[in-house]
Amino acid sequence: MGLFSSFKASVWASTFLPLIVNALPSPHGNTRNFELTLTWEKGAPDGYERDMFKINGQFPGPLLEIDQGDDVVIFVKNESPYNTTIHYHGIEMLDTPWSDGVPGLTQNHIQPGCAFTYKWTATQHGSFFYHSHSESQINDGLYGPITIHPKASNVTPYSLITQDPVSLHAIEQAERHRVPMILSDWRHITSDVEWEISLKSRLEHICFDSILVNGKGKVNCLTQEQMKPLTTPAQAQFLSLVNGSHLTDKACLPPKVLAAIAPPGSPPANLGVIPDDLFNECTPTDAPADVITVTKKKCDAEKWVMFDLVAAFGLYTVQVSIDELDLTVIAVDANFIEPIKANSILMTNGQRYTVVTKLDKPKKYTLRISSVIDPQIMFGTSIIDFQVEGQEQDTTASVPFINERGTNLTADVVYFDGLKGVIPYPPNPIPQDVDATYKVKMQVDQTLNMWAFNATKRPQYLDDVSPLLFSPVPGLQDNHTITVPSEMSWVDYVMQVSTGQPPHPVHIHGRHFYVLGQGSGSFNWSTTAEAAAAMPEAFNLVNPPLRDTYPTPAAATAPSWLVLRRPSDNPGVWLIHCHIQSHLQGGMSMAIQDGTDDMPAVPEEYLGYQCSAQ
Ligand SMILES: *[C@@H]1O[C@H](CO)[C@@H](O)[C@H](O)[C@H]1NC(C)=O
Ligand SMILES: *[C@@H]1O[C@H](CO)[C@@H](O)[C@H](O)[C@H]1NC(C)=O
Ligand SMILES: *[C@@H]1O[C@H](CO)[C@@H](O)[C@H](O)[C@H]1NC(C)=O
Ligand SMILES: *[C@@H]1O[C@H](CO)[C@@H](O)[C@H](O)[C@H]1NC(C)=O
Ligand SMILES: *[C@@H]1O[C@H](CO)[C@@H](O)[C@H](O)[C@H]1NC(C)=O
Ligand SMILES: *[C@@H]1O[C@H](CO)[C@@H](O)[C@H](O)[C@H]1NC(C)=O
Ligand SMILES: [Cu+2]
Repeated sequence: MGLFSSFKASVWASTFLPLIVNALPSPHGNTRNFELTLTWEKGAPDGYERDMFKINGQFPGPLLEIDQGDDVVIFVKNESPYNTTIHYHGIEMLDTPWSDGVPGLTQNHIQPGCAFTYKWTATQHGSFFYHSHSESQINDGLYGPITIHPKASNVTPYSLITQDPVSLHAIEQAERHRVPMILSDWRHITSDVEWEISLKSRLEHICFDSILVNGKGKVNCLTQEQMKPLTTPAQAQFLSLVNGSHLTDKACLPPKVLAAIAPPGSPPANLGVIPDDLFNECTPTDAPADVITVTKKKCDAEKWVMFDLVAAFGLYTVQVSIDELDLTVIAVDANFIEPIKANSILMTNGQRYTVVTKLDKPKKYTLRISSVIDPQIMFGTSIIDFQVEGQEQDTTASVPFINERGTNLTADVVYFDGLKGVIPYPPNPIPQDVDATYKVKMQVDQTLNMWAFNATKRPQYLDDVSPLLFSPVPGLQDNHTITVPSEMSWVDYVMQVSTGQPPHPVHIHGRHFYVLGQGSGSFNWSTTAEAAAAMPEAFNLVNPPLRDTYPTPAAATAPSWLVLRRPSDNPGVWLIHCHIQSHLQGGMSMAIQDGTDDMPAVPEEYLGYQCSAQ
């Protein structure tokens, strides 16, 4: 205690009350029981009221705060009118594949009025989140943060930031009080309504209305004059395809333009079914921004804070920046790296970055999130309110590094893209040989809404069939399934993207993967070794980053590829999928059977789970 006892982040008191039901000390002191009650009710995160999910009456859901090594038990009560499941994004689920929360793969749906108990062990540490894995319920607010504090025995990268014992102690204290920041995009229509309009019109990228930080934000509207300097060359080129077109009132590419840039082979759009106000009406709101208060004492020698940035977006890729502050990235997707300093961080949906920063001047600093994708200009802000007891706050407005489009406003802004220079810490040599190479083709299957892996979409009805985990099929290789035989320990996944596609954030459940390389053009080699021999500059086979979510390169005018190397040592049935919600709902996913001979026996309570209370 002492020096840092006054450290406080008010976000815990409001948004993320750590919630421990039944906190009786167990003999081992290491079982954490949580209860999540899902409801469907009114809410107005950005000042506009709509129906949405809440968890224990709050949005986002409560923080699950856990210590590495804990056994975690999560009792989920579904009081909403929808079928659902809860997935723990980034959690490797060693020996508990039945708790991974994927309908039709690892469990049956939790039907309305029913409950389900997830049990897993916190083998990792860092920043994660839980979210619905049914349809596009993420877009209706069904998510919340998970923090796993590292065991003291972990080697941390803090000593690469500073050697000063006082600073090191301050960073360790900041870890105990790390502050989750859940970033999301938000619509005023429900995901059901959005999906129906999308199917009927054959257009995706229905406009969003706001960006939220910890479930709070507001609708920002731009005039045509304000949009002009923010319009990217790519957007200008797209607009020029349709005479007389300009960005809509919501700063979106208009439906006619979206139809004109649909990937090759898409059927004609049906624009008549799109309600006019979806793209063309922007009504600003004045809802309060999220405020994170950090209070220190004047005598505190070092004022460090640790933030967990969590990208719970349904679609957006964004730049995230805090005015005036140098952020030091210490973990990517919950894996420690050699620290890297940055002012603005690129994030795709599903990714997490843990950053530390040393606060100095008491002041209100603005956190900025700016969409960098073509379909819509969108930005959001929140406030880091840094107070030092007995010291006056600087009341001048903080100076931004980036604008509403994520573009640098000065020459010295340092960007972080999640790949360049990212080295796992401590060093962790990767195997140079793999047992198999699987090529997964990513493309559009017949219609724009039907994104696909390996030429065919995974049909939604599979969500309702008996989970594959309950009766795995040895050797099954089909359009929806990859089977990695039990004797294989490491395999490569080559994601091949055909021309005309945006980046797809690839997420794999269970074990994390190393991002070995990426490039443009067709990947016409049969193994990574062959490709790396031909173009060594495109690969890192020495110390590549370890992640659970990473995007394929954009393939606007040429095909692209991404190579991932993953251990196949955790038997189970895992999903590999694009984390853009409309792509996932459209079918852009496959199942991976990691070993079918040595699958752990599914416990009776899971195997026999049936509930249809209604
Ligand atoms: C756009 O308008 C110009 C004349 O202003 C015309 O020459 C051109 O064909 C039009 N293009 C399209 C795509 O309609
Ligand atoms: C943004 O950064 C680039 C590259 O460093 C630089 O050329 C450009 O001048 C910067 N923009 C501004 C407004 O300073
Ligand atoms: C797999 O996909 C290909 C290409 O779309 C299709 O021709 C084939 O019939 C599919 N196979 C099965 C078993 O569905
Ligand atoms: C929930 O799932 C069950 C079984 O898959 C299905 O029969 C039922 O119609 C679904 N209910 C809702 C509300 O979608
Ligand atoms: C893709 O599907 C075909 C069957 O159509 C199968 O032979 C092939 O192995 C699949 N690819 C992967 C990576 O599973
Ligand atoms: C593979 O593609 C590259 C260019 O992307 C080309 O130089 C090379 O010859 C091709 N190799 C084969 C075996 O087709
Ligand atoms: Cu995608």
